[in-house]
Amino acid sequence: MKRSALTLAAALVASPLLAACGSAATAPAASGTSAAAAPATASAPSTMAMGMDMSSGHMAPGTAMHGAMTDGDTKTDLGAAHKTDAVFGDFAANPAAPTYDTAKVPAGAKATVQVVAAGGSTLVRMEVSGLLPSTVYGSHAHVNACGANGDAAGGHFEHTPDPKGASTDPQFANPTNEIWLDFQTDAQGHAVVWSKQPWDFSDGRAPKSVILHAMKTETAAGSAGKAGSRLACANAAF
Ligand SMILES: [Cu+2]
Repeated sequence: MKRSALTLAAALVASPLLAACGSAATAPAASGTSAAAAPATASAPSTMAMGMDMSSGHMAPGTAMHGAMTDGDTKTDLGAAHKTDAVFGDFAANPAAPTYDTAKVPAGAKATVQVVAAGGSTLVRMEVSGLLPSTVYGSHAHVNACGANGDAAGGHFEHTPDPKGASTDPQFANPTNEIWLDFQTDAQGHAVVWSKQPWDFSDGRAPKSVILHAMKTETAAGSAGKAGSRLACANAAF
């Protein structure tokens, strides 16, 4: 699982198409990945034209952005991906990343969301910091942008939408049809989580935000996808 996700990341990051999505200052030539690993015909992610934060401040200067990933790179930045750096705060002053529960998602807590979607696969990486130590949070990609309260973000993004809407049916509300990013923080309130899907956003639909929830996501029929209250939201470029 982990290995295949990294292989995907290496292949996608090595793609010339996605390299074009990254900083113009970064030369895509020096890739350690063999040419065979790059998808021959990657389709353009539908979200390519969306506004996105291309800041690479998360990476140390000089860090290779297109090199092959190894097992030692599980916590490394995805490089030339759609990248959003969110700093949580009060909605009025910070509408792109509001916290609704400052006890569990303190103002100043951060989330960086990176998305590589192409060629029929999607890899999402989220890194969080400034949260409560050793605590489990639920998290998913949601269909709408963040708003004044947690409900504004709407339901979970589903590749195949449940025709009944607001799904708690495990056939639709599952981590393959949705993007689940549950995590447990370490003693410093930091975590890195990955999610991989066997589809991309080439049908023109994509999530607009990531919600942090109070509980691990449920999977049973009738409650699948529920994860407790909505603690915070971050608009993210998918
Ligand atoms: Cu959610």
